[in-house]
Amino acid sequence: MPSPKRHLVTAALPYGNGPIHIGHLAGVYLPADIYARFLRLRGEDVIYICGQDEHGVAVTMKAREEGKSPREIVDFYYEQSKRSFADFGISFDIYHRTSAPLHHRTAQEFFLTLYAKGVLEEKETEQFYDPEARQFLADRYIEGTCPHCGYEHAYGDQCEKCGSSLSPDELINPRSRLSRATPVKKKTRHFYLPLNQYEGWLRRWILEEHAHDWKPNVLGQCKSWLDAGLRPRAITRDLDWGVPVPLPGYEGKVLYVWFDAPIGYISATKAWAEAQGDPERWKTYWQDEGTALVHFLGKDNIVFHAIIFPVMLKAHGDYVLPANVPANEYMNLEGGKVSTSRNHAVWLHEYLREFPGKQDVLRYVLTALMPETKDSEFTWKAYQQRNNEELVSVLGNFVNRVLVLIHRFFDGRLPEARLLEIDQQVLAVGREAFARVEQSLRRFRFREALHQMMAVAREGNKYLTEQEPWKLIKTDRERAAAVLHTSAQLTAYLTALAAPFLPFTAERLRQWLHLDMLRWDPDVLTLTAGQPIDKGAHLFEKIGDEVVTRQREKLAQAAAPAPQTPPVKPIITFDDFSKIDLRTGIIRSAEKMKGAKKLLKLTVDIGGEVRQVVAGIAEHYAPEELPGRRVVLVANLAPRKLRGVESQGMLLMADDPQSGRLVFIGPLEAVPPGAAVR
Ligand code: B3M
Ligand code: ZN
Repeated sequence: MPSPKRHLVTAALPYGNGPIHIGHLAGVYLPADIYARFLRLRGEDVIYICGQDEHGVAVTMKAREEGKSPREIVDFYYEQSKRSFADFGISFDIYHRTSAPLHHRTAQEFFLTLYAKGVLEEKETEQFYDPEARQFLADRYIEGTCPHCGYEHAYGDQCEKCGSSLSPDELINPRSRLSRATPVKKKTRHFYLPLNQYEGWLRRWILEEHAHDWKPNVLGQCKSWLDAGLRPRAITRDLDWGVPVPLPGYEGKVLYVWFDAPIGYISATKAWAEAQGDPERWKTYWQDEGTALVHFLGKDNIVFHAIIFPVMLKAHGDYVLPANVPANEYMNLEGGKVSTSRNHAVWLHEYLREFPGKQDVLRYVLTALMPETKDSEFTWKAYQQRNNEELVSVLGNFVNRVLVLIHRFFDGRLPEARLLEIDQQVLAVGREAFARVEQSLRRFRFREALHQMMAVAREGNKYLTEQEPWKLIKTDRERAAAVLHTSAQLTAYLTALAAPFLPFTAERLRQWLHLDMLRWDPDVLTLTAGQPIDKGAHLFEKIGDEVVTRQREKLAQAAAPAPQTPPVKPIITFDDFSKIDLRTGIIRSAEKMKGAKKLLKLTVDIGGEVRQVVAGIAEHYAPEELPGRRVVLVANLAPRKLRGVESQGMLLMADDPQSGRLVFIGPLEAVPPGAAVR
């Protein structure tokens, strides 16, 4: 294949419904970043595009859970994620968002082109509808009993208990999560993308033309989709959050999130071109055959990027197709799947708070453990080991020895040197690494590339240990000079080789070595005798066992079962409720009761009278902290005797599901005792 004129690198647009965690980074943003940084160092034309995916049920669901609007949710996570990416050196040329008007326009134009070309099919089908909330229900909005395991809160697309994927038709006793009503089937019209018509083309394009340059995990998934047969796929939805379908008669319908999101790559490129002051420039990247379009993503996104989006691009006709779709598998965490809902994750913004300045350590470890061919696992022990045994002992140690010795023996100036064969050999290792690492990176083998880069540092350490310039300096100053000159030159090579992986570290090294710029070319990195070399500092520091312990404990705590709140009781009428006479009151006195560990005897002032109340709160409150507390009393409950003492009412209390504590429910503002509560 001729080498491309330019590269358009994309990373899957994260949903704007949560923070970014290490699984995201290892799977998508880090490999894409390493790739883009490498191409830039090579001096190739590359832009790295990303943005936030702000539509779809993922976002509306989160908004419902938090009692916020979808807009508030995506705005919050947009700022947070953008910040996290920047903090970790993820070098997007733009981080756009799909709620931007530019994106809406772009997606609508794309849709209208397919519509005008007669590509889309229009069909009427029956969909689940909530008659009370008066809206169609996405699968996620339907809840019911799982036919496989009997779990009562399975969703219309998946049972979170047993993991089976479901369709809403399979649920027993389906209910709407919006209103609890039983959903009914209702007719609705939608547009479909006829994937089936592209099957033959997809087979040739993916399974033949790309049989040798796409990753086996990607080819494997594509093949099983194609073998199972493709069906037309609905690309519109009955929802009010999303890109409106731009046709009369389609009010209240939006484009399916997986239709608009990949178009987000195009609109983000447009926004980038506008920011460059060259608004038409996006076209070169998307419409000129000299572009290599490369999509980085996680395995659950493969079908959308390797099958559906290419069909959209092909059907549209004006766009290049992806040259590669290097998808990763998943990275697990300490023996479990990374889970946002169970908070089993390492969040980037939290990591940075706990390990300030250690972004490169995380980048390094995540690259070393990248789930390239199969699922992998991140553990804090591995984090510690990779840091201590590789970054500290190999890379950091080599660099530090070189810089410190040049300072000690040559006043911080690179000594003049006559190189021997052995010096030339070690330099050759550094020079050859450029081609070797490059080959791995071009094949998306990031772990291998990282290893090859580190092999250069290992070689440097071995060389120093064998040559012992700290001894030579006493017997043969000229040889000591040659060895340190060679080592400094090797450090300069390492700086560029490490730059895609460890950008913060590379930048420090570049400054210490007084290199004007970094390029993926050993000739450009040649140091000159007499030039200053800074003394530097330790690049990395050891991580102790207590850090590992603390992080593990933190995960264990987060994974503690979420508090179970009891199910809501059967419906009562207003009349039922109004039979209960609730009154504000003030506790006047409280005392322990003999022989009853759990009970306290209280007197409660409810305005006109003072009631004696026996309450089962002795394990939660000490008597002396109660007098003066404002409470709510059930005033017309039939009196009953507890341990021989009459109780003339009951206090409202909440059961804290987290701690198991009983907590008083009382008026938040001062109200005189005896006021009716309704
Ligand atoms: N937001 C899915 C995901 O985060 C989706 C990717 C869109 S890429 C066009 O898994
Ligand atoms: Zn189940």
